[in-house]
Amino acid sequence: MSVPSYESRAETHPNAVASKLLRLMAEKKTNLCASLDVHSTKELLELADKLGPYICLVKTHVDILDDFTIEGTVKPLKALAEKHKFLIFEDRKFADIGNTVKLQYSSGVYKIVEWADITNAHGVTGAGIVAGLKQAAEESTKEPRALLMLAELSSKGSLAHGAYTEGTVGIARTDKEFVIGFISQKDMGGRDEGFDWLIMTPGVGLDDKGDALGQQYRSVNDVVSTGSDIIIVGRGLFGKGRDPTVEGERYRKAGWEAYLKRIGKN
Ligand code: S5P
Repeated sequence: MSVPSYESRAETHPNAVASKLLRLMAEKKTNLCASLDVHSTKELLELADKLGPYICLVKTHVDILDDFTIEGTVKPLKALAEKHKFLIFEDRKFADIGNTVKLQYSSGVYKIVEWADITNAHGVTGAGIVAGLKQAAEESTKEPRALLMLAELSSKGSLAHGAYTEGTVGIARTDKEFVIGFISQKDMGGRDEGFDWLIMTPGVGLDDKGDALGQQYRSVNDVVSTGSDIIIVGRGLFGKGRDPTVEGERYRKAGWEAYLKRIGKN
């Protein structure tokens, strides 16, 4: 079965964040998301600036930062997102009842809804999590926002498979506009029912097989051939003294070639 191009999906996607993302992926020829799990704002911004030309998305875990502030962290990160044309995905992994996640998304120190184009949630608590997060987005900002559901995980022994994964896909079906896709290891279908879910896949590494804490890495070709639209790479880009500029271009090229093969263009 042939897979549509990023450009054509950008034209028809019901969510403005997904359309913008697909469009800039096609323009910049990249499906690489940089996962920047670092301790300081300085490191975060330096990596985002170096990797900017090669990526479509920066994925953050802002609760790892020792010095997070809206002024000092978010403002300059947003400026880099403008400069290099990438979007921002806060990997918050919400996992509570609707009312609680609504508060967690919009309040506290991080105020994620105010600056992150995309965030994500586990399905464990049921469909109320989608409704709660969507309400927070509607009430807090005029900017478009998007949600990914965690359907599968990359780590060894993960419980997210089988009926759990199917149930999470069912939750995604409850909101075609706000839920743009999944964190998963493979395609989750839906196209024949009119869904155009974006599949974002972590646990990608070209040099390592995993880490000592259960992470498992697959190659770029492997994940794209099983349905990944966006590859999420962290330590493969900057860990172990790696040069992010060299690795950024290496993963961008590998991801783009795998995509062209998938859509039948090479
Ligand atoms: O299944 C998952 C889901 C996520 S979002 N496995 C993951 O590793 N992640 C995240 O992707 C994880 O929290 C981390 O931020 C990133 C992988 O980082 P790396 O350094 O192992 O590439």
